[in-house]
Amino acid sequence: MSSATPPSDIPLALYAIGLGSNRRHARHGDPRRVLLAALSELESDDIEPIDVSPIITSDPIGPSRRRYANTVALVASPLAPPAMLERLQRIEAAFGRRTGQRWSARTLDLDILLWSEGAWSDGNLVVPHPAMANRAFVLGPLRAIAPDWRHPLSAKTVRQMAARLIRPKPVDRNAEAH
Ligand code: PH2
Ligand code: MG
Ligand code: MG
Repeated sequence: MSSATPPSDIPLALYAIGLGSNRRHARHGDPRRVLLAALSELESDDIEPIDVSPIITSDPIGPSRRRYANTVALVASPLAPPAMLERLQRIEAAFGRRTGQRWSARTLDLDILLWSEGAWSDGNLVVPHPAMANRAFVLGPLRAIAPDWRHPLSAKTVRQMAARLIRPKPVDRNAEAH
């Protein structure tokens, strides 16, 4: 009988990771290629890619003027959210992302969108991503791979959140007329 202990009994969780780029990388090339390179970088001993959405191009939200390439990946991992964040930040840094430049043009942005174990919040990280419900460049790709995933706080599915964003509720005429 083998005396080896099983590698781990840490339960695997699922994460939805948002990827964005609106700058070329000297070696990898245009933003689309940056995302493809980042996806292969993400795969590791403790991060298993499960699915990835088609890559879309999107108009920039915020001050940057360059268009983005965006995609969403589903990965399985035993890592807790802070360890996952650290991993993502290490990959961003390896792609030349400079810190402290919120919303400026970036070579690579990796965001934790959803975690199958629910919500997480500490001084450094909030999951689900607080802006995800307002971002078509997140919800469009996410709907392609996880339409039935429920936001743990609003209880809405990704499909519902996406529909709400794409078809906003009509203006309340009574409110308009006082
Ligand atoms: N990311 C931002 C700000 N604006 N716009 C698009 N289209 N795609 C992004 O990924 C994006 C953005 C901050 O992370
Ligand atoms: Mg980010
Ligand atoms: Mg972001």
